[in-house]
Formats: sequence, structure tokens, C-alpha cells
Amino acid sequence: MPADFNLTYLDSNMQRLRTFLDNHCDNPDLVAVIDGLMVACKDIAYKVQLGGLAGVLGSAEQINVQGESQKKLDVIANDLIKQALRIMPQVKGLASEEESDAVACNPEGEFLVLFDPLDGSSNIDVNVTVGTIFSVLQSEPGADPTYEATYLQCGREQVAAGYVLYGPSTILVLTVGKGVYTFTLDPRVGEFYLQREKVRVPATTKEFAINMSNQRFWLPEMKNYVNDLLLGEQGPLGKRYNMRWIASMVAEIHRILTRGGIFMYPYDSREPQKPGKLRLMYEGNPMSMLIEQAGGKASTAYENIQEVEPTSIHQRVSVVMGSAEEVDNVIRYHKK
Ligand code: AHM
Ligand code: MG
Repeated sequence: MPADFNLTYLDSNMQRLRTFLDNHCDNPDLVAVIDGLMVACKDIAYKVQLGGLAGVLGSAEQINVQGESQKKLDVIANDLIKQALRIMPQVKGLASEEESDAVACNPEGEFLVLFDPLDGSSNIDVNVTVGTIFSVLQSEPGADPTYEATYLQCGREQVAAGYVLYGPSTILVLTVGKGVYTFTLDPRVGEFYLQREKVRVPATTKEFAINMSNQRFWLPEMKNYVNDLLLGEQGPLGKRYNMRWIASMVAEIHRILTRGGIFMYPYDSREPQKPGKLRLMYEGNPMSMLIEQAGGKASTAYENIQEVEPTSIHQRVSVVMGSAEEVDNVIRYHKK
């Protein structure tokens, strides 16, 4: 019989997300925003799980503002989160990877929510882990939520960041600036329960994640680092590395928060005018806050991601994040 067969939540010491937030977060309005966001994420988790049965797989046959083809679930996830946030008095506005412009919510609201509704969605049809990534900023009083400039704060200004992973389990990974905590959804009762406290990323690693098929487009500095890494024990880095590539940033970062590693999506010359593939406001900043809060590092290879001054909500960024010593190695190669 499984250990939890007779589990009754009234008797258990497991802490609900809401209880945790009430005890851990000083601003009740921020608690309400995270709680409201989770209503949408639970709905997304349900739809992802039903998959083909809910008719949600496949392409939406439209192109988003990023120039990428949207999946049906990209559109569904975006709409669900938008609906949840728009009715919240605490939310002034939102910006999404799937929306061309910022969306005004409630003029009196204090918070701005920026999100990638379904990261890794190119994997959805093959049933590989995807997730929602979010970043919460505090708005200047009187700022106009329809203006892009209202959202252009650097990552250091984030008051909360996290992701919900839709994998074998649905897992929320969250920081409100006091460490990283993970919560697992019990779908039987629709509650997230606290699982891991004060998550730490090991400082060293022997595991890397990068899309090697882009190798010929990287800068020489990145090529040199990866070439040396592939030389293993005989190379200047002096150890044998293993490689993982899920093509789903949420899943890669979750692995790194679980056992360490380095994730890289560096600049490449396929589209030379873009500083990277991933988006600063929806992917780079929230993941950097989580990684740093867990003791890791996050860099463009030249500067700290959370210190990059944004100039547009859809701005791209080069990403190198994970175990601190390995990120330092990459930075060192870029100084040579
Ligand atoms: P998305 O937000 O449209 O899903 O794109 C981001 C994803 C990341 O999750 C992943 O790391 C990367 O794109 C993979 O891209 P590729 O396999 O095309 O190199
Ligand atoms: Mg994404």
C-alpha cells in the first residue's frame, strides 16, 4: 500500500501554500496576487494533463509578437492568467510573452505581473514538461499600466518570482526575496503543499545544458568554453561533464535547483541583431532571481542579468545560469 494511502490533510503537518504565504510574506496584497495567479496555474495544469482529451494540443495557427508560431495551449494559458489577474484589485497591469502590448488591469493596483504563460511549449505535443514563469514588480504610484515604460525595471526590483512546472507532478517554485521554496500540487484537493525549504544550488557541477546545434553560431569565447568542457579530465577544466538538453527552460532550471548544473542560451549569430533567444522580462529575470536566491549565479556572460536595464518588454538576453563556480568559469572565458 502506498505510504500516503490513508493521508488525511486535517491530520497532516503539511503546510498549504496560503498558510506559508501568510506567515512568510509581509505584504498581504502580494500574497493575494500569488494566490490569484495559482488559480489560473491549477487550471492550466488540469488542461495540460487532459492533453488531447481536452482538444488542447497542436498549433493555434497564428504567430505571436515574438514571431513564433503559437500552440493552442500558449493561447489558452495566456488567456487564463490574464483573466485571473485582470479581476484582481492588487494588479495594476500585466505583460506577457504572448501579448504584443502591456495590458492595463486595475488603476489602483500596486503590482505588475510579467509572465511566460507556457515556457517550452514547442514540447507540448510530445508530452514533455512545460511551465509558467512569472515575475512580480511594484509599480510607481500613478504610473500608467498601458505604457511600456511602466514595466521597464531591472530584475533587482522584482518583489517575487517563480514558475509552475507541469511535469509528472505540478510544482510551484517561488521566491519573495527570502530564499526559494517549492510546493507540490495535490490534484485531489487542489492545494499546493510546501515540499522544500531554502533550496540551495550546489556551487560546483559536472552537468551542462546548451543547444549544441547552435555551436557554429556562438561567439568564439563561448565556443572555447564548451570545447574545453568537452575535453573532460584532459582539458583545462579538469573534469568530465555530462550533458542534458530538454529544450524547456523551466525543466532545466528545475533540474539545476534540484541537483546543480549550468544552463546556457548564449548570444548567437542566427539573428545577429538580437542579444539572445530568451526574453529578459519573462524568462531571464525571474529565473535569475530564483537562482541567486538559491545561492547560484545568473549572467549574460558579461554582466549580471538582474542588472540589465530593460529598454523593451519583449527584450531578449543572453543567459548563463546555475552553479556559481561554473558560471564564473564562463565569465572568465569571456574576459580572456
Ligand atoms: P518559448 O518560451 O517559446 O517556449 O521558448 C523558450 C524555450 C526555452 O524553454 C528553451 O530553453 C528554448 O526555448 C529552446 O529553444 P531551442 O530548442 O529552439 O533552441
Ligand atoms: Mg519561454
